[in-house]
Amino acid sequence: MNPFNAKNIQQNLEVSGSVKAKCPSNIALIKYWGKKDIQIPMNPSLSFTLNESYTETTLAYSPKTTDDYSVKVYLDGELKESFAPKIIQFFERIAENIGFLKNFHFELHTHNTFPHSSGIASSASGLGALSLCLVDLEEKLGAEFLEGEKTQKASYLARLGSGSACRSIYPGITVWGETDRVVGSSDLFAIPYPYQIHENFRDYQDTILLIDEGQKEVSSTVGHNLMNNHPYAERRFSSAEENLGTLIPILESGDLHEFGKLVELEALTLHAMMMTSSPYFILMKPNTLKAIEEIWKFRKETNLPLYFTLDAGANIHMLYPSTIKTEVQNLIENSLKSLCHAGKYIQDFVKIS
Ligand code: 2P0
Repeated sequence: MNPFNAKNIQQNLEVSGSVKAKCPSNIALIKYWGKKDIQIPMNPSLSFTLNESYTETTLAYSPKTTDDYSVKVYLDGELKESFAPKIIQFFERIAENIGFLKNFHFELHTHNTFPHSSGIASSASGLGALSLCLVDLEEKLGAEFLEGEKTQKASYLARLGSGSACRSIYPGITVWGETDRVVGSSDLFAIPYPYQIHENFRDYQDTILLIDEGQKEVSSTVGHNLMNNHPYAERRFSSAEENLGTLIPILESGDLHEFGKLVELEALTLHAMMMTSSPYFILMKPNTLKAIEEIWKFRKETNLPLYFTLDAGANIHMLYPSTIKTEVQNLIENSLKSLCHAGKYIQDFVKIS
């Protein structure tokens, strides 16, 4: 039996109540870009799960008898009618995995610690938090889980909502996508990174420069589709896997310059894919390039391991060890803040013990 299928529920479903969960966003170092049905990645990806940027969700449920999905979504207390269709689409996708979705009317109260349209994907943390709520509720209603199975199921469900969300379920470093290079890896859910991580990565910093606060220019659906029939797609899928293979000994040795070079290469490759697709897109803004030049200049002058990565957008994630926080803070104040929209940036980090 598929362990992710709907579990037997012993309890009477004529009950009301609520469950609550919290899930952070994540930043990919090895990027997921390109997928096939349903939500199967074309290459493995690896990410840092963040700490300060998260979604908190309370899922309230009350019994109903109609044969349909019923959900209302509130963001910071405000009803968001436009969010319900996406959640219902998610419910339809996970109908065989969670058996009680039509038995209840759901009210989802959600709050993000990061600003809306800050360029931090709320789909990863939002669908992660909702998936954690659903497995919690399944357990509360009488389903039984083996050790670790509940979290793995949450990651499986989150993937069906939004690919990158499956990585947010675990803290620290996570891997999603089946590859011989990572034992236990799967296309169906993410796993905690199983190998040794050097202490140089302890509390690794991610400062997100909010270069552009607007809506994403290219939705992830459109973006992933661009990899279908892309002339360089096959080479890209294998280079992502090769880069993951290169990263594993770097994470063990703690060579922060080798780490940074690989991470920048991955980010620029992702953008190169979008610049060479049909239609093509440039997702960086002039200030993205200016900030990159400042980061490279800083590195040349100080030889300190400050590197960047990018999501599918204009904002910059600056990655660096906590030991150089003061120097980076000076750089932000002197050269980078003025490149950010309204001078805004977000300070985050990945908890690696
Ligand atoms: C990633 N991104 O690995 C890559 C890098 C953006 C750039 O995954 O269609 O929102 O929901 O599965 O996860 C963004 O895509 O896409 C993404 P869907 P998702 O983080």
